[in-house]
Amino acid sequence: MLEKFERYPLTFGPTPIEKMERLSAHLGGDVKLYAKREDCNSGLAFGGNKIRKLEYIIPDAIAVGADTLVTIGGVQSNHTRQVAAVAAKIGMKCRLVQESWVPFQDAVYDRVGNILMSRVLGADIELVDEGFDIGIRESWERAIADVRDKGGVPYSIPAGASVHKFGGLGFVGFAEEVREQEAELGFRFDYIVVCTVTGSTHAGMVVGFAQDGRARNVIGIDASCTPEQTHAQVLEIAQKTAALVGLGQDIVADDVVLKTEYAYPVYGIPSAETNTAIRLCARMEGMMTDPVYEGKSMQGMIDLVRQGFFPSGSNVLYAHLGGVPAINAYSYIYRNG
Ligand code: 5PA
Repeated sequence: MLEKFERYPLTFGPTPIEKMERLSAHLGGDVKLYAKREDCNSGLAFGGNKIRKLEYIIPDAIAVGADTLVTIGGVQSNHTRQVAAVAAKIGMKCRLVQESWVPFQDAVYDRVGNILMSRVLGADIELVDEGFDIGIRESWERAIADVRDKGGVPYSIPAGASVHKFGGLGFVGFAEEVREQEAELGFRFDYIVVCTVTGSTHAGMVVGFAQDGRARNVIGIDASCTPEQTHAQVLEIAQKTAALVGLGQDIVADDVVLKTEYAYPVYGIPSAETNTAIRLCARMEGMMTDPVYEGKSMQGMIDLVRQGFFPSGSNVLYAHLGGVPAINAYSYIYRNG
């Protein structure tokens, strides 16, 4: 579905799929868990899910003659770190607006992890004291105008590269890649588990898997804690992406499956159950997840297995979208492991 779109390669290639043997057995062995490692997808500052999206956005930035990528996220945003790395790689400047999306106090919250790397990568960072919102932000619009006023040519990338006209394409590609890997593996995944916040990862998957009738087998685990807004945004991106790629079928609200019970207490703060899931996955598989995103989708997947949501014998694919650098900003929680 993506042949007509230009792609700027930023990833290593198809991401590996590995079996989570010990975690599957620990949970009873009836459901077979696998992980597709988007967290290992690129050498660009630890990679992650935004790199796949940016492969379809960067050609447009180059085509319009931009010299500065401008984007937005929370203080520990993974997205802004990945945009900073991509800007460096392609020789552009990077302007980041980082807002106080997470009500978390840690002495070095704004010094370590993602934001540390974004600074080292040379991004121009503005810290803004505004709360969480996945929509279009005034602070971001001001930054774009400021770059322009100073003689630069800004290219604007919204939060999570989501409500961008090409934001959903990368994860349409993910679904196509999974289909090729399934042909080699000799079986099909019954479910795909994905963490959802700004929405284009989930939306791209919905479109990509709709092609073989699996849109509703993509199980989004909300980590935004504003699930109505997130569901609406996933649906809108999926519908626009479906039209863009010429899917040839309608995407409706029920195609966007979003589990809302794991995002508590709020965006960016892990619950005790999230931390238990992070530790279990780490100790069973040696696979790290983070307290903001993947820890919550890991918690959701483990709970759904325990609840019997996945029929016995199901093959479940956990999309590991990256994000581990942020754990450094939560050091006190994990001081004893
Ligand atoms: C993020 C997002 P979407 O925003 O595409 O729904 O992806 C959710 C997600 N996992 C899942 C990880 C590791 C993520 O980083 N991160 C945002 C960020 O600013 O980093 C966009 C919110």
